[in-house]
Amino acid sequence: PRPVRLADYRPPAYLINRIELDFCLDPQRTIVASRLSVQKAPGTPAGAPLVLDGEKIELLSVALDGAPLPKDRYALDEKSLTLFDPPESFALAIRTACAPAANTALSGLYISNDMFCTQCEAEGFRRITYFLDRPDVLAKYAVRIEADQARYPVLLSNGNSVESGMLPEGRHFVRWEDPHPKPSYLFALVGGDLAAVEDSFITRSGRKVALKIFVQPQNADKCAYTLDCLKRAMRWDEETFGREYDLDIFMIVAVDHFNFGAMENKGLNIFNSAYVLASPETATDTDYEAIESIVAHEYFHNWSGNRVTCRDWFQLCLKEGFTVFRDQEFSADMRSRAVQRIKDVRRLWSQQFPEDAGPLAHPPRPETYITIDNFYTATVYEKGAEIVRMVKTLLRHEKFRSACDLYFERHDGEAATVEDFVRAMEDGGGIDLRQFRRWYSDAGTPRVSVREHIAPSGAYALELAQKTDPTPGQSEKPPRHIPIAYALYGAESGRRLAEGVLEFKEETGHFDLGKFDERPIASLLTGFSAPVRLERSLSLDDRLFLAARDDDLFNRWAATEALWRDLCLAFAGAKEMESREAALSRFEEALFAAMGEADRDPALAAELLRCPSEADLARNVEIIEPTAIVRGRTYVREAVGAALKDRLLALYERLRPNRPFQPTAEQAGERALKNAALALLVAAGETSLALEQAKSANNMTDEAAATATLATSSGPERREALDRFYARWKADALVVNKWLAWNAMRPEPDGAQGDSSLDHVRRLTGHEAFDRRNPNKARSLLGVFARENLAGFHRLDGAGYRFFVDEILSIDALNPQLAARLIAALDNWRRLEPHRRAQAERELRRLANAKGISPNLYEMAARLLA
Ligand code: HT7
Ligand code: ZN
Repeated sequence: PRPVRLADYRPPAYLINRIELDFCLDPQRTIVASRLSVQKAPGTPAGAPLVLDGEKIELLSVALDGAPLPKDRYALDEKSLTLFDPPESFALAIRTACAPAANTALSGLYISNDMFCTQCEAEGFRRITYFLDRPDVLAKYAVRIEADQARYPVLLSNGNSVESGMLPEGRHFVRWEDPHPKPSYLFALVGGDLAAVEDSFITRSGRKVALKIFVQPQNADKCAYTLDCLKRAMRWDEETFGREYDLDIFMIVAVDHFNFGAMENKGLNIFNSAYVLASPETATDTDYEAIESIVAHEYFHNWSGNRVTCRDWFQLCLKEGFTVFRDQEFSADMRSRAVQRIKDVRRLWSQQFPEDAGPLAHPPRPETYITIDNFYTATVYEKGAEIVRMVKTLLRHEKFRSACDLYFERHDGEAATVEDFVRAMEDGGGIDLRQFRRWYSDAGTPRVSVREHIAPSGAYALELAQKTDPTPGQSEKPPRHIPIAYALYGAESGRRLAEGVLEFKEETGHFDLGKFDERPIASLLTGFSAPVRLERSLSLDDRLFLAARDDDLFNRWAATEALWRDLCLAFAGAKEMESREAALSRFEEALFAAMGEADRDPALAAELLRCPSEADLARNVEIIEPTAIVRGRTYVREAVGAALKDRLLALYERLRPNRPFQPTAEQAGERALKNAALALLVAAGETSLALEQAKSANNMTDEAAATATLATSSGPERREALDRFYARWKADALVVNKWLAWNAMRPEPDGAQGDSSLDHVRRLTGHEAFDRRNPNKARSLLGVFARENLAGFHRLDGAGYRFFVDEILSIDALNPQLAARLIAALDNWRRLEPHRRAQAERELRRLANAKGISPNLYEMAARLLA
């Protein structure tokens, strides 16, 4: 396949300002009639060919200005329909057929549980009809949908419904018109037997907007929270960014088969049902939190993505990075800001940092791709959001808001670029971001090393040095503009002595921070002010000081997390640590003290008690020795659990009473703390507590937490807990996905006794609960196994890799996007110890050479092996 390059971008040769679409829905053969108003773009030579994108559709007819087009006036191939010598301005009528029921790729028009739905981002619209399927062609859409009335009573598309009626033979139709010009990736259509849960919202200018959530009828009682999130997001965007909704109706539809979390189609968001449906019995606090942030994310796209869209797919982080930043800020305002920041950074560290350090590293604004679907990555989303956050830090709050206003006003109704965004930030904020632009163009995470100087006079200075390792295709890494927020504390008094933001722009920098009477202890990168790796050697005393006393709660957590990590790695033999046993007992005391915070901020206390996962630890070593990491982590958790047992038990008992469940941040924090205490108690052998909780819980958060801890323990209760859970929930597919994920995390048996986790997972691929066609299920079982089960997946004999690659090949034949995303789990293969590394490489090469694999998977395999 030929790569697409940013440098080759050319504006479209033709514009399409209006499209009328007529769908005759049938699962086997849907007929799509389209009428396009086409105009030659200024600057295009007369008679230049018009090349329309189209894929996996059958062309039935094509007519120009009402007359069938002779065969010699057009050419057709697998990917396009080319018209030769078209006039300057004309109407083009095209009829095509597609097969939604056979569309297992879930891109274009497909069927999920007898419901028609579409997914057009990034390039799915071309699987529906021939079109200029690129984000810089904005057209007004008028859509007519016709279907069997009894089977598909609800027919939806973007905008406002303008007409509906019955037709002969039990069929009916609905017409929709969207007044806002939009790119084809924002088109959506839904047809099915759906229940609507309704509400309304009055905008700040007094317009009434109808809100409707469409779900399968049996799920109608699980939408209240989603509706509440939507209303809060709408109000927040008015208050925080001055953005008002712009149609009379906003719809969300839940589907079970979906390649992603959700999709921001104009006025008709389509969601993975996992991010819509929630009830206390079936959804955990984490599920509620995810729903809140995804509902907000998709809604915020209405401005950052839809009103101002992207010129081309290289600009993806323009809409995604900015929108993630907006949803993170929303969640921070709805919940604890500090805990939100901790969770966001945890995600960045676990997903984006490894991506940036491995073979899949790419800039937030890539310069080349084979399949754009492979670039919906943590770098585009999460690092994209960090870049916007740094801009805000550099501009300060008020100027950032006015710069955002300027951006939206300047580019409303346009397809913009990252450059347009940065220019609006510069013009609105009155600063120079020339060097800062490197964050968009350069891949890799800068490493910032720190040396401290204290002069006999008490003058304190920091020496900083930055370095970014080469990444694929980029060997030179000039220095970046890095905002480093800091605070200094007096080692004796604990008082805050100074604080500020350093703008670090050179390879090395010297910063005088003042003269002090007592030794300062520096808290650096407060609030994680830049996505860099800080390299600093601090004494255990100073680390414990920051873990206990830093006013910046993010850094207080970061100091604690780093101690957890270093101790696990020290006991795994993967890191040097002086007197590790003594360090462990001092850490236990510090955690004991941190639990004193439990009353003030239980959610924060829960984060402090959480030991990094096996996968987190593996990311922090140069050579991965899976079994040693599992051993080190088990030892430390067991030791901490045992040392703090009485305190943990007291805490657990205090938080145990089952209050009537409310999905509030406050209650969620208390449950998180109780369950963090439970996890450590189970690590120390108190398994019966967990089984009791699993049986008596009145909500899914507590039931899931208890079952999950048992599922990842080696105790005899594991089997009982998992069997019980499945028997209770087997009719609820979303709940069963949790069960699949816990099974994928099953520890390896001690000694030669029992099934290996690989055998267990392999057996589950034939279980009634598993289905390769459903991305949620594939991710829960196979994705979790490969990413989270260190010892089970990375077996010495390479059988884990063999199994995984076989599964990926089967999935690729059904759904290339899903297969390509799953294989990214192997992005750490070069860091495995030599024996495992050789096995993983052999399997990746087998994958890359397999006959008939999709371009999506081929691109990923080639990048992983490059
Ligand atoms: N903008 C949406 C991206 C998306 C997507 C991308 C590739 C394949 C399937 C997809 N479904 C949705 C989601 C978002 O960021 O809001
Ligand atoms: Zn998005």
